[in-house]
Amino acid sequence: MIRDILDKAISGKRLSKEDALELFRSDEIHIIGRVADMISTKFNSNRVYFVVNRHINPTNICINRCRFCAFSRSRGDDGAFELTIDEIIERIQEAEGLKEVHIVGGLHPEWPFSYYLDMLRKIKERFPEVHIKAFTAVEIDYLVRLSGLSLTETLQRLKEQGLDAMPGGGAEIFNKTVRDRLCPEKISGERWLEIHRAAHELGIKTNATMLYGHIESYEDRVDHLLRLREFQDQTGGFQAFIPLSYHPENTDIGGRFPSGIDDLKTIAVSRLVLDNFQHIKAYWIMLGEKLSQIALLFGADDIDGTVIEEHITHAAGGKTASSMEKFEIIDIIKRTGKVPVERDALYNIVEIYN
Ligand code: V47
Ligand code: SF4
Repeated sequence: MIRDILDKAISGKRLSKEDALELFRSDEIHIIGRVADMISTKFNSNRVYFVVNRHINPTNICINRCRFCAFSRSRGDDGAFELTIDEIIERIQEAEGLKEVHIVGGLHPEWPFSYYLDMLRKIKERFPEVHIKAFTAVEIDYLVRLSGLSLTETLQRLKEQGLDAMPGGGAEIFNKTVRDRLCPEKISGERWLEIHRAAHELGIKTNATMLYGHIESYEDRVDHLLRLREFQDQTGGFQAFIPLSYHPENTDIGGRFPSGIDDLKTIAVSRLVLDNFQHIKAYWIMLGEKLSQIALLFGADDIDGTVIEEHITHAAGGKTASSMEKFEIIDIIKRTGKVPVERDALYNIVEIYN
């Protein structure tokens, strides 16, 4: 019974694999969402976090060809781009009041490790007050190969040059069968976790994601969430979990957008299952402004940020704007009855907007 499972969550007991599956299979999203909101309130009171940030994709040229990715290109393809470090600095300079720069890109076939170190160093020199959240575990694995150093040494070098935190991309779905069909060239789920473990051991906070709504089953989602929960028990280094709503356009696997119901249910079940994650993020770029507002009443306590420029979602049919002004984010949050809290990349509070 759904109600028994929700009572279990309310009394602080950990949900089992079967509980999580039953929640995903249920149509009772109102009550699941209501309880997820109660649990969210236990974690974060009535606060909703956001960050004044800017996304930078240094390149979309990528040696991998993930079948859900409409963003990547091969060298010489139409629409392939690569930014110089000066162009990256220029983009950051244009943004006002920035607290975080979020940097992810393709696995470029020719750039050396020194490009990435120089990028971090020069950004930090110019903008010491801005946190750098950069490079998914997939990119870090690639940088390990480029640097010829160990994983820990590679991360240490990046940290020394200014890496403050890592984003959660590249997790997709851990299950090997699904992963082999989605992104055969990508690092395994085990390697993704190994890289996050090494980061956590060095004190680098990271996020975790799950790409849902393509070819995976509810069992695969639950397996993914439980692996993250078990891992977080061990390291405690994840800051936020972000369910990523699949966008099908211009991709090899195609298919449909997940329904709004699935989006809300996935946020709510994630909040209930991940009882050791402080934050669940409703990424407005993928959910849309209005659905992410509702997600804030379904267990999410973070809406990401101003973003400014976005390519990954929009290449795959994203319908939102790429940028939202700070005042608009504050308004969206306020109209849920919650309190907007501006944060930096490490969840330090910048300002509370009562
Ligand atoms: O790793 C790629 C995903 C990720 C598609 O940590 C797609 O704060 C949907 O990880 N449909 C990058 N998703 C985005 C990401 C992220 C975004 C915002 C905040 C944070 C954070 C992390 O986007 C990729 C991949 O998993 N992705 N293609 C697609 N067609
Ligand atoms: Fe490359 Fe990342 Fe796109 Fe995969 S998801 S093709 S690794 S840019």
